[in-house]
Amino acid sequence: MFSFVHCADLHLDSPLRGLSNRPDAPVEALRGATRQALSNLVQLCIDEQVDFVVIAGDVYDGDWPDYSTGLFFHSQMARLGNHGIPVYMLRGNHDAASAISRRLVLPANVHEFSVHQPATFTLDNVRVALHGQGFAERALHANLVPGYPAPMAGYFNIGVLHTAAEGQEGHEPYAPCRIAELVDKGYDYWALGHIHQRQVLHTQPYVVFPGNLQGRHVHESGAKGCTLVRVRGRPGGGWDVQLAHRSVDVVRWAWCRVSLDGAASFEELVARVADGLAALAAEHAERLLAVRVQLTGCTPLHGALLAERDRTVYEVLNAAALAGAERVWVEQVRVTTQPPGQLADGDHAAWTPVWSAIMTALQDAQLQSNFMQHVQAVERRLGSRLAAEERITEDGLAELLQAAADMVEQLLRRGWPE
Ligand SMILES: [Mn+2]
Repeated sequence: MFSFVHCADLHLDSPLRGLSNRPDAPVEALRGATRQALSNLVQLCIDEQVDFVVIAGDVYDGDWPDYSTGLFFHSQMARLGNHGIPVYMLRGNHDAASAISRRLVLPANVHEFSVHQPATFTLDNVRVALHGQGFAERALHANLVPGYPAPMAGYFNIGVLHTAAEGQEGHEPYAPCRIAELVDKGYDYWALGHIHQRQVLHTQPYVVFPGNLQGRHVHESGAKGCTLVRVRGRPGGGWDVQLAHRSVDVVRWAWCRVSLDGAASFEELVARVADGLAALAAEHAERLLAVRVQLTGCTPLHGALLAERDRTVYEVLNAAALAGAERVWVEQVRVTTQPPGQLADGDHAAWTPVWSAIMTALQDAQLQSNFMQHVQAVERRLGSRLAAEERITEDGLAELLQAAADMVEQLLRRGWPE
């Protein structure tokens, strides 16, 4: 039995975006977040006594502003070395050999894959072989997989690769490859990097993007961290592989959507937003939350929310203070409410067929399944610009349809002539 941590996309000292123009921004926490996340990762590896660590590219965000970025990475790798934990890493597009002009000799426990050809490292004590090749140039459009060596018999084979895989909007399509060809390679685990959203592309063998260590803006929301992998050899051959996602992020990005349906006063707004933020804070315990608050729903406050932008923000900040301001920081307030209104007869005629269509869709599983295929095609194209919680699941679709039916019913009832 052995274990390892697979991580990628550390983007050390990358700035966290969309934060600068507010005096209440927790500047220090935000500035140090990518470093603290790496330090948390190293502590996790030490606590879990893992046998080794794999870093699948993009340790750095680009050329270092000065040596301190590289020295910090060096110090964290040395901490692992002091605990006898080796590290296997390669370069991605952001830290391609051509992109990083400064050099540091890393501690002896750190093994870097060549950027010129695929190479193999073995750990003979745990019978592990790691195969990989780094990026020489930032824009690598070739598929590296065909060059990777055949699996070593009697070893647990890990392929390490920085790749866009089959492509995702919002991520440069570098070192593309098909999931099927990764599977066909005959390795036991593919440790990928580059896509910042955690994804398990395949399970036997596992093909995994662990996601980045620390979200950097509101479109990288939710828990961020690494994948802890435990492997046990089966008697008679084969491996049992277990994955666990471990969060190491310091600042967590989140959306808080608050319905102001029917809310008639700013006091009511404060109460509802505070409830929403308190629920988020409870869900993401122990972390600083950077939250984008979105106000929705039909409310008589609609006009005031738009006309008095400063007051709207101030009232939301008041709600954040009630919810625990030292942990909840409001990054931005979005107003997408609607004014309450009466329906004219013509509107009523227009909305009735909409209501019938939704009711039909609610009953029709085939139609829902066809619809999901279209939604997923659009979501694939949007890629990482769409946050995890913005994606529609099959369960979510039924909920959405029900919510739409309720909304239209409400409209129809209000518009019905007395
Ligand atoms: Mn990358």
